Amino acid sequence: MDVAVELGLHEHTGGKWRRRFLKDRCDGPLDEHCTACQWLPGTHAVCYRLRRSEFVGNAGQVYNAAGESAALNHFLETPMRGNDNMRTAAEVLIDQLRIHGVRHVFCVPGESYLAALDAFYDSDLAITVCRQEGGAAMMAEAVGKATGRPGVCFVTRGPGSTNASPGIHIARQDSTPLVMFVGQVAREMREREAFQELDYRAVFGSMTKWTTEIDDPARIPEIVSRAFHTAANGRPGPVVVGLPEDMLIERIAASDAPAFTPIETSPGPAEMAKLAQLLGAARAPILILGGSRWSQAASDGVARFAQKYALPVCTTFRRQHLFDALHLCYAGDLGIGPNPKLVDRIKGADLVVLIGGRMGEMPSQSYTVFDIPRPQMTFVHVHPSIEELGRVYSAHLPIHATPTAFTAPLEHLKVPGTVHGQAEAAHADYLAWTEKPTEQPGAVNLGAIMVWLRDNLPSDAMLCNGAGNFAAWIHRFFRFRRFGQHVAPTSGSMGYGVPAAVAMKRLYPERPVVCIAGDGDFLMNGQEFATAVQYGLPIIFLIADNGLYGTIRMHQEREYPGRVVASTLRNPDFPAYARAFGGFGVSVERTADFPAAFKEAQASGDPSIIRLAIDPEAITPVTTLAKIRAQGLRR
Ligand SMILES: Cc1ncc(C[n+]2csc(CCOP(=O)(O)OP(=O)(O)O)c2C)c(N)n1
Ligand SMILES: [Mg+2]
Repeated sequence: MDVAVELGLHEHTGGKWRRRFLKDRCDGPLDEHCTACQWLPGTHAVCYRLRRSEFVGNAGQVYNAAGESAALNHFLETPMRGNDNMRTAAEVLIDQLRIHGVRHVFCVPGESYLAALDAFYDSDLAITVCRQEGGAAMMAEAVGKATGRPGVCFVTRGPGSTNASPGIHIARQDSTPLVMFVGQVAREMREREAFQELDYRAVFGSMTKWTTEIDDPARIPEIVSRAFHTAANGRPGPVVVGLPEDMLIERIAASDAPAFTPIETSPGPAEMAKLAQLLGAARAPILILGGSRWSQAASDGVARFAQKYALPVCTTFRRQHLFDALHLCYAGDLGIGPNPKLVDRIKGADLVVLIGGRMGEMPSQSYTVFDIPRPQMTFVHVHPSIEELGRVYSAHLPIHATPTAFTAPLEHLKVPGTVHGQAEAAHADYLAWTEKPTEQPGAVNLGAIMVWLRDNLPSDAMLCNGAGNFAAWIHRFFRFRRFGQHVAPTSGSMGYGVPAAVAMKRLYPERPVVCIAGDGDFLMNGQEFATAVQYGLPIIFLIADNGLYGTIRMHQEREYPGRVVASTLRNPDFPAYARAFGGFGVSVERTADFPAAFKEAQASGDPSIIRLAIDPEAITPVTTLAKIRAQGLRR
């Protein structure tokens, strides 16, 4: 294995100590200070020998030749010290991020955290500067969703923080780890309503797992460590940390925190034995997968277990990536407009095992499928947060465990007797429901485009979207094959797809990233198309342009037929929009023209918009606006 050396060089220039990273080879003894570079003229250099094959994810860890994780801390704990052994608070803060494995930071700059921006200057973190804080926070949320480790954003005080709030809300509802750092007025000015001052604890208190402010720079390592643990452990969620601007520039001597690792909570043997007994006694069991804290290994573990006992497996709203759609046990998703046969199957089940999810409004079909608090069928609820167990549904068997830790002992779980799994029939129902696009009014059939994408995109492709009726075709016709393939808000927040796609392409440049957006959805964060251009990210954005806030129009026609208010859109020329930003743009007017347009977009190598001319009548995969209005009028 290639053994490389990283030199952390601390240089005194411009009146400041700066850190530079140099890459070189070194024959010095392993894991010890190198004698080759002690003092260089005008510099203070510290060289550490690292065994380095690759950085894994954003974990900031190195792996040695045996594949063991060797903590990078001996390097990372070498802070940017002057010869007075001091760092600015901002430098301590950025060092903590690196220690906790952060590789990407999303931000809109602000004068309230200039010192932190300056500390980025010397770090090797990848910075993505965004056009609006909502975009930055959603990008960080998408990173948290895809990696299971906190995504990080920096925003300015007051308006910067309120602009970021949709990303905080998504992280909350979607159980995603996120840490947002926000500038704050100087400590001595607080409570005077100084320029852009906000009380973050009051503003974000009900949306976050924890909101705090750092008053004492010496406590930065402690507070950042807690922020990462809080965001990622149990049921993950957002944490907001306020940074008074005068605090950031203090010089301090502080010891760094150790790297954080998410904590797995394992089920006990008694619970697993009870689970085996319940499965053995069931006539019609079904598994439902949802929530966060999953991994490919956990998904594979469920797949093997389900196959052994022919258990049908379904997923909750926008968690389809948790199970391979073509696995013999896959039964479909419990989202908006689910397969009625799946809903019937769940209602007819005598044992439901929910793993990881909360069973919110969407999967419970507006809380109609399961009795509250005690479901009518035997209910097993596996969740990483003790607070969620018993919160709405009182399970017959609650299991406090993360999905990843829960699935490990499934391998050896012996279920007594014959298990009456009906996976084959359930999977056949799923395939029949999703096989062929439904007939639609208009010349562009979104279902047919989803089928083309599922047949032509490689299995590592990622799909990102926000909210709107257009997403119904993704859920129904795209078949997700791999963990992490779908990045979309279970919270139903419009404007998510564009920033999520930017974040995914920053994180995984080698993977194809496709964003599917409605015309309304796209323009809620369409400014981040500029970010895609700025960083040269060849994402393909499909815009389902029906000239409507279609979802709302659908509800209007149902509830107030014919009374159309505030749901019609006059749109820009989307391909010209792409070109004006420096990307590629094309309009598709017929389904048959889509493959060529997609290939043209790919060949351009630029961020691309493919505008799809969708007939406003094609409001869902199964009905039209005219039919909904007619039904509304009959009522
Ligand atoms: C941030 C936000 N604002 C408003 C809504 C309410 N809402 C849900 S769907 C929708 C319309 C979506 O329009 P579009 O993206 O064009 O998709 P379509 O339904 O037309 O396919 C609206 C306004 C929302 N979910 N999120
Ligand atoms: Mg629309």
